[in-house]
Amino acid sequence: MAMRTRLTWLQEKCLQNYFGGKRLCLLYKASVQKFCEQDLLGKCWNHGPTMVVLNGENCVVGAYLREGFQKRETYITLFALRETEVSECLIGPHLPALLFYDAETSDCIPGFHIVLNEKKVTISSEICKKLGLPPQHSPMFIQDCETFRCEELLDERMTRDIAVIQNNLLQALRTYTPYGDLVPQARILLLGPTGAGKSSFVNSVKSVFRGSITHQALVGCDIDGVSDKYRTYPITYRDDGHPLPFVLCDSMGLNQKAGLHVDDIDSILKGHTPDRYQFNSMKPITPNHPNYIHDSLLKDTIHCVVFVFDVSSIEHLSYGLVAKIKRIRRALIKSGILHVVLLTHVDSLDLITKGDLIDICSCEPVKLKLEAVHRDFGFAFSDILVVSNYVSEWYLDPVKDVLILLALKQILYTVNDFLEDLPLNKQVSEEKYSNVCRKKRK
Ligand SMILES: Nc1nc2c(ncn2[C@@H]2O[C@H](COP(=O)(O)OP(=O)(O)OP(=O)(O)O)[C@@H](O)[C@H]2O)c(=O)[nH]1
Ligand SMILES: [Mg+2]
Repeated sequence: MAMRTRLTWLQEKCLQNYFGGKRLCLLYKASVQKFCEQDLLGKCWNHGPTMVVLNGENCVVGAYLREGFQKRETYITLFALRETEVSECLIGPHLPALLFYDAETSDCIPGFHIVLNEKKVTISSEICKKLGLPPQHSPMFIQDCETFRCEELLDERMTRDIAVIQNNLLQALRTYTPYGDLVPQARILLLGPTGAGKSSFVNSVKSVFRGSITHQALVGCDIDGVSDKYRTYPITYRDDGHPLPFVLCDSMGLNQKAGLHVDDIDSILKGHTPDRYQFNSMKPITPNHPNYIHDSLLKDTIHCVVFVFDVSSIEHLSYGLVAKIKRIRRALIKSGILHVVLLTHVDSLDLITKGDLIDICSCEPVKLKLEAVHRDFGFAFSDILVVSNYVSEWYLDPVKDVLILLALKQILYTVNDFLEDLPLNKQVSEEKYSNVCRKKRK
């Protein structure tokens, strides 16, 4: 059975971030293996950077060994963790093994030593003071002693694995075809509050497929919203110039009072709205507009709606806006249009670092946000996708790319579910239409 650390996600995260963003890999757990220093040292010898964590009643203390347990004397960083605060104190040079009291020789580090078989650690008053612990903290009785190898977040093997996943996803999305060839391109509408990151997602997808950062869609921060036109963005792969089989449709932000008009959403969904149409929050498009698309076909309509939210502000949306989004969602359900949620800005959540993007949904703060979206809007967990958009970077990052591509893949699966579920007569008539067009072109 795999051993699990006693540290909470938050405690582990604080230590990880404090000691340079390392991943903690549990090597020894005294409560499972044995409270015996020889066994512990035998298992943890020569593993490179190592952390010993002692779980007390109200506090966690420990030692960070930059070079791990080995024969040379070295400086040792002692630490104490309370809530999310880490305090440290450097001691040494000492033999790292002398962190543990040796009963045979009575050798140990005088100011700090662990008597593992007695489940206690003795800390001098001077070190207690430096760590911000009260002097009566010593001896401190411990429930556990866990020892971790501190690994680089992205080692060589993981970098290679990510590159493979990234290439497989790029390949899968390049060769994607909408269900039954019913439409040449999947049309995906991005809807969401002002500033949620809709246009940034367009730029992120474009950047990933182009192979370099692009800022084609205008992004920014404005309380009244930045995007005021309906824009449809085809995506091309690198330099080959061929459009990929999907189009991202960017819209004006939703707002409690102003913003995108609900009637305009209906027109976009039905394919009546032309590219570059200038929205007016007060006056939705009508059939009298000179560029209104009257005889829209399945290929002009929206095949999947993506509700985009800034993850850090999901709980602060006004009551009126939440009610508006729920109304839009109910209308989509009624007309059979499938939709998913895309959470952006995960990188700006507290304590989240770049390394967390590898497995972002397992991070505690992100899990809480997923629950909030599920609870407040009723979206299924499997329909909630998470990305970190490219906003101020100069270069692409394979880990971000993978998140963006995974989200896009899920969106395209949803498009296919929608197309497959269309009433047969609609499919057949569209098929006939595209055959006629094809013949005409020939
Ligand atoms: N840190 C971070 N910032 C983001 C992310 N996505 C978007 N932003 C920032 O959020 C702000 C708004 O982004 P936009 O893409 O313009 O948002 P929008 O939904 O298109 O906004 P409107 O067009 O006004 O409705 C910009 O300053 C972006 O740089 C993200 O994933 N992480
Ligand atoms: Mg925008």
